[in-house]
Amino acid sequence: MFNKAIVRTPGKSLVNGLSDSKHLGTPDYSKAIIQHQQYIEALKSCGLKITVLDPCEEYPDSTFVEDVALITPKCTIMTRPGAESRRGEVTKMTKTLESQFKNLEYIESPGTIEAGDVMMVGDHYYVGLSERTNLQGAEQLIAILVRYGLKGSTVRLKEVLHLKTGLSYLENNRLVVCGEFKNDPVFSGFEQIEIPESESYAANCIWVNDNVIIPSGYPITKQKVSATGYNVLEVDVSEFKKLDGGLSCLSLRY
Ligand code: CIR
Repeated sequence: MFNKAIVRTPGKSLVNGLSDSKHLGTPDYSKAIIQHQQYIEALKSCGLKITVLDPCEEYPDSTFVEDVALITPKCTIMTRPGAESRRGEVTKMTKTLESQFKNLEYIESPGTIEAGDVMMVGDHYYVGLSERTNLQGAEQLIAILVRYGLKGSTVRLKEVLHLKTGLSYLENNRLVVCGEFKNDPVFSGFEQIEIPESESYAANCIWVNDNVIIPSGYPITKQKVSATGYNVLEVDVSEFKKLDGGLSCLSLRY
Protein backbone atom coordinates (compact mmCIF):
# COMPACT_ATOMS: atom_id res chain seq x y z
CA MET A 1 0.00 0.00 0.00
CA PHE A 2 1.34 3.43 -0.94
CA ASN A 3 0.08 6.64 0.62
CA LYS A 4 2.23 9.32 -0.93
CA ALA A 5 4.35 10.21 -3.92
CA ILE A 6 6.91 12.83 -4.83
CA VAL A 7 7.15 14.19 -8.37
CA ARG A 8 9.10 17.02 -9.97
CA THR A 9 7.55 19.23 -12.64
CA PRO A 10 9.72 19.06 -15.77
CA GLY A 11 11.79 22.15 -16.52
CA LYS A 12 12.14 23.65 -19.99
CA SER A 13 15.59 22.05 -20.10
CA LEU A 14 13.78 18.68 -20.36
CA VAL A 15 14.29 18.89 -24.12
CA ASN A 16 18.03 18.42 -23.48
CA GLY A 17 17.59 15.26 -21.41
CA LEU A 18 19.60 12.11 -22.10
CA SER A 19 18.12 9.95 -24.81
CA ASP A 20 18.87 6.79 -26.73
CA SER A 21 15.61 7.28 -28.60
CA LYS A 22 16.47 10.31 -30.72
CA HIS A 23 14.52 8.77 -33.59
CA LEU A 24 11.34 9.58 -31.63
CA GLY A 25 12.17 13.30 -31.78
CA THR A 26 12.57 16.01 -29.15
CA PRO A 27 9.97 16.22 -26.38
CA ASP A 28 7.39 18.95 -26.75
CA TYR A 29 7.62 20.88 -23.48
CA SER A 30 4.04 22.10 -23.28
CA LYS A 31 2.75 18.60 -24.03
CA ALA A 32 5.09 17.19 -21.37
CA ILE A 33 3.66 19.57 -18.78
CA ILE A 34 0.10 18.46 -19.62
CA GLN A 35 1.09 14.79 -19.51
CA HIS A 36 2.86 15.29 -16.20
CA GLN A 37 -0.28 16.88 -14.76
CA GLN A 38 -2.35 13.91 -16.00
CA TYR A 39 0.16 11.57 -14.38
CA ILE A 40 -0.31 13.39 -11.07
CA GLU A 41 -4.09 13.12 -11.42
CA ALA A 42 -3.82 9.37 -12.03
CA LEU A 43 -1.72 8.91 -8.88
CA LYS A 44 -4.22 11.00 -6.92
CA SER A 45 -7.09 8.88 -8.17
CA CYS A 46 -5.27 5.86 -6.68
CA GLY A 47 -5.43 7.56 -3.30
CA LEU A 48 -1.96 9.09 -3.11
CA LYS A 49 -1.12 12.47 -1.61
CA ILE A 50 1.35 14.13 -3.98
CA THR A 51 4.27 16.45 -3.24
CA VAL A 52 5.08 18.39 -6.40
CA LEU A 53 8.62 19.78 -6.47
CA ASP A 54 9.53 22.86 -8.49
CA PRO A 55 11.23 22.39 -11.85
CA CYS A 56 14.99 22.30 -11.74
CA GLU A 57 16.39 23.74 -14.98
CA GLU A 58 19.95 22.89 -14.06
CA TYR A 59 19.27 19.16 -14.48
CA PRO A 60 17.33 18.25 -17.66
CA ASP A 61 16.50 14.73 -16.42
CA SER A 62 15.44 15.78 -12.93
CA THR A 63 11.76 15.02 -13.56
CA PHE A 64 12.79 11.32 -13.46
CA VAL A 65 12.90 11.44 -9.66
CA GLU A 66 12.76 7.68 -9.21
CA ASP A 67 16.42 7.29 -10.11
CA VAL A 68 17.94 9.39 -7.33
CA ALA A 69 16.47 7.79 -4.22
CA LEU A 70 15.18 4.45 -3.00
CA ILE A 71 12.57 4.89 -0.30
CA THR A 72 12.02 1.71 1.72
CA PRO A 73 9.87 1.27 4.83
CA LYS A 74 13.06 1.13 6.94
CA CYS A 75 15.48 3.58 5.32
CA THR A 76 15.93 5.92 2.38
CA ILE A 77 18.97 5.41 0.19
CA MET A 78 20.27 8.33 -1.86
CA THR A 79 21.77 6.93 -5.06
CA ARG A 80 24.78 7.95 -7.14
CA PRO A 81 23.66 7.96 -10.79
CA GLY A 82 25.89 6.34 -13.37
CA ALA A 83 25.01 9.22 -15.70
CA GLU A 84 27.36 11.99 -14.55
CA SER A 85 25.03 14.71 -15.77
CA ARG A 86 22.47 13.44 -13.22
CA ARG A 87 24.65 13.29 -10.08
CA GLY A 88 23.71 16.79 -8.90
CA GLU A 89 20.04 15.77 -8.79
CA VAL A 90 20.83 13.75 -5.69
CA THR A 91 21.91 16.80 -3.68
CA LYS A 92 18.65 18.54 -4.58
CA MET A 93 16.54 15.54 -3.62
CA THR A 94 18.48 15.00 -0.39
CA LYS A 95 17.44 18.50 0.71
CA THR A 96 13.81 17.56 0.13
CA LEU A 97 13.95 14.16 1.78
CA GLU A 98 16.10 14.87 4.82
CA SER A 99 13.37 16.87 6.52
CA GLN A 100 10.81 14.05 6.10
CA PHE A 101 12.76 10.83 6.39
CA LYS A 102 15.07 9.50 9.03
CA ASN A 103 17.70 6.85 8.30
CA LEU A 104 19.06 8.50 5.16
CA GLU A 105 21.88 6.45 3.64
CA TYR A 106 24.21 7.21 0.74
CA ILE A 107 25.92 5.32 -2.08
CA GLU A 108 29.55 6.31 -2.36
CA SER A 109 32.13 6.46 -5.17
CA PRO A 110 33.10 4.35 -7.06
CA GLY A 111 29.64 2.81 -6.66
CA THR A 112 26.95 3.95 -9.07
CA ILE A 113 23.29 3.14 -8.93
CA GLU A 114 20.07 4.51 -10.39
CA ALA A 115 16.93 3.35 -8.65
CA GLY A 116 15.21 2.60 -11.95
CA ASP A 117 17.41 -0.48 -11.61
CA VAL A 118 15.82 -1.46 -8.32
CA MET A 119 12.61 -3.49 -8.13
CA MET A 120 10.99 -4.01 -4.75
CA VAL A 121 9.25 -7.33 -4.11
CA GLY A 122 8.18 -7.24 -0.47
CA ASP A 123 11.38 -7.07 1.58
CA HIS A 124 13.55 -8.27 -1.33
CA TYR A 125 15.10 -5.79 -3.76
CA TYR A 126 16.27 -6.93 -7.20
CA VAL A 127 19.11 -4.71 -8.43
CA GLY A 128 19.92 -4.56 -12.15
CA LEU A 129 23.56 -4.31 -13.16
CA SER A 130 23.39 -1.97 -16.11
CA GLU A 131 25.34 0.78 -17.84
CA ARG A 132 24.14 3.02 -14.99
CA THR A 133 24.42 0.69 -11.99
CA ASN A 134 27.71 -1.03 -11.26
CA LEU A 135 28.54 -3.95 -9.00
CA GLN A 136 30.03 -1.72 -6.27
CA GLY A 137 26.87 0.37 -6.21
CA ALA A 138 24.65 -2.70 -6.07
CA GLU A 139 26.75 -4.26 -3.30
CA GLN A 140 26.68 -1.07 -1.25
CA LEU A 141 22.91 -0.86 -1.67
CA ILE A 142 22.37 -4.49 -0.66
CA ALA A 143 24.66 -4.09 2.38
CA ILE A 144 22.58 -1.11 3.52
CA LEU A 145 19.34 -3.04 3.01
CA VAL A 146 20.67 -5.97 5.02
CA ARG A 147 21.58 -3.64 7.91
CA TYR A 148 17.91 -2.69 8.06
CA GLY A 149 16.63 -6.27 7.93
CA LEU A 150 15.87 -6.20 4.19
CA LYS A 151 17.41 -8.26 1.36
CA GLY A 152 18.65 -7.88 -2.18
CA SER A 153 20.18 -9.65 -5.15
CA THR A 154 21.63 -8.63 -8.49
CA VAL A 155 20.36 -9.27 -12.01
CA ARG A 156 22.58 -8.65 -15.03
CA LEU A 157 20.98 -6.63 -17.84
CA LYS A 158 21.90 -7.01 -21.47
CA GLU A 159 19.76 -4.63 -23.47
CA VAL A 160 17.45 -2.34 -21.55
CA LEU A 161 18.39 0.94 -19.83
CA HIS A 162 17.13 0.02 -16.38
CA LEU A 163 15.81 -3.16 -14.77
CA LYS A 164 12.31 -1.71 -14.61
CA THR A 165 12.41 -0.75 -18.29
CA GLY A 166 11.57 -4.38 -18.96
CA LEU A 167 9.99 -5.60 -15.71
CA SER A 168 7.32 -4.40 -13.30
CA TYR A 169 6.09 -6.00 -10.11
CA LEU A 170 2.32 -5.88 -9.69
CA GLU A 171 2.27 -7.41 -6.17
CA ASN A 172 0.43 -10.75 -5.64
CA ASN A 173 3.55 -12.57 -6.92
CA ARG A 174 2.80 -11.20 -10.38
CA LEU A 175 5.34 -9.73 -12.80
CA VAL A 176 5.03 -7.95 -16.11
CA VAL A 177 7.92 -9.19 -18.25
CA CYS A 178 9.29 -8.32 -21.65
CA GLY A 179 12.30 -8.99 -23.85
CA GLU A 180 15.40 -10.25 -22.10
CA PHE A 181 13.51 -11.08 -18.90
CA LYS A 182 11.16 -13.61 -20.50
CA ASN A 183 12.29 -17.11 -19.50
CA ASP A 184 14.89 -15.72 -17.08
CA PRO A 185 15.21 -18.43 -14.39
CA VAL A 186 15.62 -15.71 -11.72
CA PHE A 187 11.96 -14.83 -12.16
CA SER A 188 10.52 -18.29 -12.83
CA GLY A 189 8.76 -18.38 -9.44
CA PHE A 190 6.49 -15.49 -10.41
CA GLU A 191 3.24 -15.58 -12.31
CA GLN A 192 4.20 -13.70 -15.46
CA ILE A 193 2.29 -11.37 -17.74
CA GLU A 194 4.26 -11.40 -20.99
CA ILE A 195 4.34 -8.24 -23.04
CA PRO A 196 5.17 -8.59 -26.76
CA GLU A 197 8.21 -6.79 -28.13
CA SER A 198 5.89 -4.48 -30.11
CA GLU A 199 4.64 -3.07 -26.78
CA SER A 200 7.91 -3.23 -24.85
CA TYR A 201 7.56 0.36 -23.60
CA ALA A 202 4.47 -0.69 -21.62
CA ALA A 203 6.50 -3.21 -19.59
CA ASN A 204 7.26 -0.22 -17.37
CA CYS A 205 3.97 0.16 -15.56
CA ILE A 206 3.15 0.82 -11.93
CA TRP A 207 1.04 -0.90 -9.32
CA VAL A 208 -0.61 1.63 -7.04
CA ASN A 209 -3.00 0.16 -4.48
CA ASP A 210 -4.56 -2.46 -6.76
CA ASN A 211 -4.69 -0.12 -9.71
CA VAL A 212 -2.12 -0.49 -12.45
CA ILE A 213 -1.14 2.60 -14.41
CA ILE A 214 0.06 1.80 -17.93
CA PRO A 215 1.10 4.12 -20.76
CA SER A 216 -1.73 4.78 -23.21
CA GLY A 217 -1.56 3.24 -26.67
CA TYR A 218 -0.68 -0.35 -25.74
CA PRO A 219 -3.87 -2.40 -26.20
CA ILE A 220 -2.35 -5.87 -25.70
CA THR A 221 -0.82 -4.82 -22.38
CA LYS A 222 -4.09 -3.20 -21.35
CA GLN A 223 -6.04 -6.36 -22.12
CA LYS A 224 -3.56 -8.68 -20.39
CA VAL A 225 -3.22 -6.59 -17.23
CA SER A 226 -6.99 -5.99 -17.00
CA ALA A 227 -7.61 -9.73 -17.41
CA THR A 228 -5.77 -10.40 -14.15
CA GLY A 229 -8.28 -8.25 -12.27
CA TYR A 230 -6.54 -4.92 -11.74
CA ASN A 231 -8.20 -1.61 -12.38
CA VAL A 232 -6.13 -0.28 -15.28
CA LEU A 233 -5.55 3.44 -15.78
CA GLU A 234 -3.87 4.80 -18.90
CA VAL A 235 -1.71 7.90 -19.02
CA ASP A 236 -0.12 9.31 -22.16
CA VAL A 237 3.60 9.79 -21.49
CA SER A 238 4.79 10.01 -25.09
CA GLU A 239 7.03 13.02 -24.39
CA PHE A 240 8.89 11.18 -21.61
CA LYS A 241 9.27 8.11 -23.80
CA LYS A 242 11.40 10.27 -26.11
CA LEU A 243 13.91 10.43 -23.22
CA ASP A 244 13.67 6.71 -22.37
CA GLY A 245 11.62 7.55 -19.29
CA GLY A 246 8.57 5.58 -18.27
CA LEU A 247 5.81 5.76 -15.70
CA SER A 248 7.84 4.47 -12.78
CA CYS A 249 10.65 7.00 -13.32
CA LEU A 250 8.34 9.95 -12.81
CA SER A 251 7.63 9.43 -9.11
CA LEU A 252 8.87 8.21 -5.78
CA ARG A 253 6.02 6.24 -4.25
CA TYR A 254 5.92 5.30 -0.57
C1 CIR B 1 18.08 9.05 -18.44
O1 CIR B 1 18.59 8.59 -19.46
O2 CIR B 1 18.63 9.01 -17.34
C2 CIR B 1 16.72 9.70 -18.55
N1 CIR B 1 16.62 10.37 -19.82
C3 CIR B 1 15.62 8.69 -18.39
C4 CIR B 1 15.61 8.04 -17.06
C5 CIR B 1 14.57 7.00 -16.96
N2 CIR B 1 14.50 6.48 -15.65
C6 CIR B 1 14.12 5.24 -15.36
O3 CIR B 1 13.95 4.40 -16.25
N3 CIR B 1 14.03 4.92 -14.07
